This record gives sequence, structure tokens and C-alpha cells, in this order.
Amino acid sequence: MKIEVSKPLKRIILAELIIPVTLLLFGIYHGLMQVIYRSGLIHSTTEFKIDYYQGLTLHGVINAVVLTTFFAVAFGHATITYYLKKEPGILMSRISMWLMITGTVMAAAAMFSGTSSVLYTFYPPLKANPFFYLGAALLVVGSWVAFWSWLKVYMQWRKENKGVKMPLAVLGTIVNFTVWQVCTLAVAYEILVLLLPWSIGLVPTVNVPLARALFWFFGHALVYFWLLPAYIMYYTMLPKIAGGKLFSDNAGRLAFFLFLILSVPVGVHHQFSEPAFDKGVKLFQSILTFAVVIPSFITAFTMAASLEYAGRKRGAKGLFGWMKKLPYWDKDNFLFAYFICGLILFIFGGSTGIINASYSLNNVVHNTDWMPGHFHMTVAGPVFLAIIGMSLYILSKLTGKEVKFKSFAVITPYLWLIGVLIFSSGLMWGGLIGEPRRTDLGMTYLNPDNPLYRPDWVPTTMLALVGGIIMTVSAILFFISFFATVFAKKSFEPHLEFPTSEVLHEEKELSILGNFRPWLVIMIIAILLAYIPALMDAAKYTGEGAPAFDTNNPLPVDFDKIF
Ligand code: HAS
Repeated sequence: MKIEVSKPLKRIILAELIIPVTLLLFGIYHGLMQVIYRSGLIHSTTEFKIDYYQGLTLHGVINAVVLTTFFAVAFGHATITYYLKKEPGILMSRISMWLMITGTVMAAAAMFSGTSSVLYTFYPPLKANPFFYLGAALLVVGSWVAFWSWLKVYMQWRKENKGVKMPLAVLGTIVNFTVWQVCTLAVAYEILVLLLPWSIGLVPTVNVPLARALFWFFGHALVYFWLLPAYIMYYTMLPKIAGGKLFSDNAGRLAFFLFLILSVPVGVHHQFSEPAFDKGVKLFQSILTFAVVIPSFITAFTMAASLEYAGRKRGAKGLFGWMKKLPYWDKDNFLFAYFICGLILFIFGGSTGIINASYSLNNVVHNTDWMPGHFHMTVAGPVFLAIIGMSLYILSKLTGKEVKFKSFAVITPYLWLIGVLIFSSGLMWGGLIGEPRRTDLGMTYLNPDNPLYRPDWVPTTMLALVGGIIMTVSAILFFISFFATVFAKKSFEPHLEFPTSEVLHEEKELSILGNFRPWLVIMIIAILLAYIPALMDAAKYTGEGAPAFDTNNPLPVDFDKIF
């Protein structure tokens, strides 16, 4: 069903899609530069006046924070409007957009000025310009405002539609932003109470374990905030565009509620190697990490069953024949290609996540190249492909312009899939033989003139280079299609329309899957159990506080003043 969207909301959604995709040009460029620096093809710290860590910061912040947050808000506006048939308030949507834009401009200025090369995790004692922290905070607050506007719409809809089942896409959106609201409180505290006063110079040192614990309270939930918009698309759209039906709607609801309770209390699995935390805290959060895998397994089986049904409806025979019958190359149904490539990548991204979660294996792979190998098959896999595919789709519908260069649009995800598989294999193989992450390898380990030269890392980094180049070509094809569509002529009446899956079986309606309250209570209990001991440990092992560092020097920034 097509619906009309008011002009102001349409403009807001389009701005929230086009601005981050434009910034992505820098994000992708700095991704390419990473593989070049690290392969030893160049032996330098700076290219075109942007140095290695500055480029890595731009790459991480633009791709993983700015693009994902803007998209989640734009997609949220669209799903709420489409499925509840009510638009969120324009004033709040505008305030949200401007806060996010202002925040992004401030953080971008700080990064481009070279004073905030702290990577997307902004771990202290690396210190950034105050504008970087303020910008990040504004971006987050902007996304909160959008969420509050949807809650208002949802409450109104609930009042007018008593007893009606909440649309699955709306449930996913509200779950996602509830997790976001809760987890970002920790990072807001980290920024406003710990990092900003330290960055302005009001306090001389910072509590590193506490800051990092607060960051990861937010940081792992962040990865599910990235993932859930993709899951919403898989459950509500993929079965339909594959030509079938959703195997189970209840499975989708259960998966989203499990993410609500399990996304936050697992952050210490990023800190297994930090001595500040007791082993009991690590064991507990490790067990919860295995639990948060369950909603993804539910999704894997539900999607496989839905795709198998679609393939058989298209005439497939035999055990695996359904895989051959799916609409992989259908240009008018290009979203399918983005979704299926994301799912295939996530089989590997998810399996490597389970390896990371295993305490003893984590000791082998932590802080090695294995880690970017893992996360390029997750955030740069299903998440990235769902974001760019859906951005192109909504752009076309809301502007009334046919997608241009449709062949490019369909080839992009397959090329990206091949690129990421090669790139991540190189990284993970390298990680297993000791290659460190976040290091300009071309300066030392991959420089034959350096005594630290490691010839055994040549094949692995070359593999990553080849993968990185293929990914860049894929992104260029996408940019051509996207911007050609932006500048194309209108050819039909603008509207919003999502392909929406029917459900295969009439399932029993379970009240527990329609009520947020019990899940919110369990969420709070799980967070308190996981994080009270963790934060107490972080506070106990504070030491004397750390002075500021930057990426270019192993000595503190104010070494002369301190010693
Ligand atoms: Fe992770 C580190 C554990 C999921 C992102 N992760 C990271 C970092 C990032 C990241 C960015 O336990 C690095 C952070 C940094 O900078 O330091 N991760 C997990 C686990 C999962 C997981 C257990 N991660 C993600 C997702 C991400 C993401 C999702 C982004 C979106 N991760 C870790 C751990 C670390 C970590 C440790 C810290 C390591 C360290 O030491 O630093 C799970 O949620 C994964 C569950 C997924 C599955 C896969 C389900 C498969 C599906 C596809 C089915 C396919 C079909 C198609 C149906 C179980 C749904 C079939 C059709 C055909 C035609 C074939």
C-alpha cells in the first residue's frame, strides 16, 4: 500500500539519508587508505595532509557512528509513519535533525583539524578537542528527540487501536531505540562528567577503567542498535521480496524482546583483558554474551525457513534447490541482493563473534587484526548493506525518481560481499599470526628496511588490500547509482511504500510478546546484576588517574608540566 508523506517530513528523511551518504565518500576513502598504509605499499604516516590515526578516526566515526545513527532515525521516521499511518511531530523531528547535523559538523571540524585523532571508541587517556565530545553528545541527543516524538505517536495509536497487534516493524523500532536510550545514558555521563571537563582542562586526569566501562556499557548495545534496523527489514520485507511469506511473526517478536534484555549487560566482553574487572564479572557477562546470540540464531532459522518457502513457491525441488530459485539479479527488486549478501556475511560475522565471546579464545584474538575481520562482516556486512540498499530505495520512493544505473545498484552488494570475504580473511589470518589492529604497519612491520619487518605478514595484508580495493569499487558503483538518482528527474508521484511480508501460519497471539513491561523489568534487573559489580571494580581500581596522551607520542601531552 502506498502512502503520502508530508513535504516537511519528506525533506527531513531525505536530508537524513543524503547527508550521511555524502560523508560516506570520506569514510570509504579513508577505508581504502587504511589497507594501503597497512599493506606496506607506502611507508608514511600522512597522505594529503591527513595522518594515519586521523584518517582511521574519520573512517570509524563517519561509517560506524554518523551513517548508522542518521539512518536509524530516518528509517524510524519512515517505519513509524508507514506502519502507524501517523507522522511524528514536525517540530520535534526538525529539532532532532538539526541537533544531529550540528553535532556532526562540530565533531567533523574537530577531526579534520587534527586535534581529535582518538578513533571511534575515544578511549582515554587519548584526549580529543572538546568540540569532538560535544558534537558526539549532540548527535546522540538529536536521536533521542526523534525517539520521543515516535513514542508520542505510538501512544496515540495505541489509544485509538485497542487490542490491535503492534506492527512488527514498530515493535523493532521501539525496542531498538529503548536500548539506545538506556545505553547512551552511560556514554553521555562518560562524555559530560569525565571527558569534557578533562578536555577543557578543568581536571588534570581521568579515571580510565571507569570511562572505558561506561563506554562499553554503551558500546556493545551500539552494535545491536546498528543491527536491528537490518533485522526489521529481514523480518518484515525480505520474505515478501523473495516471493514468499514470513515463517513466524512470533519468532521476530521474541528475537526483538531478547535484544531488549540482553544488548546492554554484555559490554565487559570487550574488556576481558583488563585487570580492573574481577573474573566473576567477566564470567557472568560472558554467559550473557552467549545468550545474546540466541535472537540471532532465531533470526537465522526463521529467515532460512522463509527463504526456503519462497524458493519452493518459485518451483524449487530437492533439499537445497530453493537457494537457486531466489531473485538474486532482479533489478526491480534490488533490495533482495542487499539483504541476502548481508545475511551470508553475517553467518561468518556471527560465528567469529562467538569465538570472541569465549574467554580463552579472546586472549588469542583481542587487539589483533582478527577483530576488524569480525566487525567488517557484521557492521560492514548486514548493517552497511541494509543501510545503503534501503537509503537508495527510500530516496527513490520519496523523491518520485526511478533508481538510476540499476545494474550498478544490483552488482554493488555482490561485489561488496566478495570484497569483504577476501578482506576479512586476510585480516583474520593475519590476526591469528599476531598482526596488531590500529597500527600503521607500513612504517615498521611491513617495511623491509625496518628491523621489525615481518615477511610472513605480507600475504595476509596483501589479501586485505585486494579485498579493500574490491570494496572500494563496489562503493563507487553505489555512489554513482545513488547520486545519479538524487539528481535525476522526477518520473512518478512521490510516496512511501514498504514491501510487507504476510505471515505463513496463523499464530496464537501471546500476550507476553505484546507487552513491553515484563521485558523492561528483566532488562533493568540484568543490567543491575551485570553492571553494579563491574562499575564498583572500575571505581576501586582507579589508581591515581591518567594524564592526557595523543597518538604521536608515548609520553603524556603535558609531560613537562607533570614531571
Ligand atoms: Fe561483535 C567486538 C562478540 C555481533 C560489531 N563486535 C566487536 C567490535 C565490533 C563488533 C565493531 O565477545 C569491535 C569493537 C572494538 O572496536 O573494539 N559480536 C559478538 C557476538 C555477536 C556479535 C557474540 N558484533 C556483532 C554485531 C556487530 C558487531 C552484530 C555489528 C553490527 N564482538 C564480540 C566480542 C567482541 C566483539 C566478544 C570483543 C572482542 C575483543 O576482544 O575486543 C553475536 O551477536 C553474533 C550472533 C550472530 C549469529 C549469526 C546469525 C546468522 C544469520 C544469517 C543467516 C543466514 C541466512 C542466509 C538465513 C549467531 C542471522 C541463508 C541463505 C543462503 C542463500 C545461504
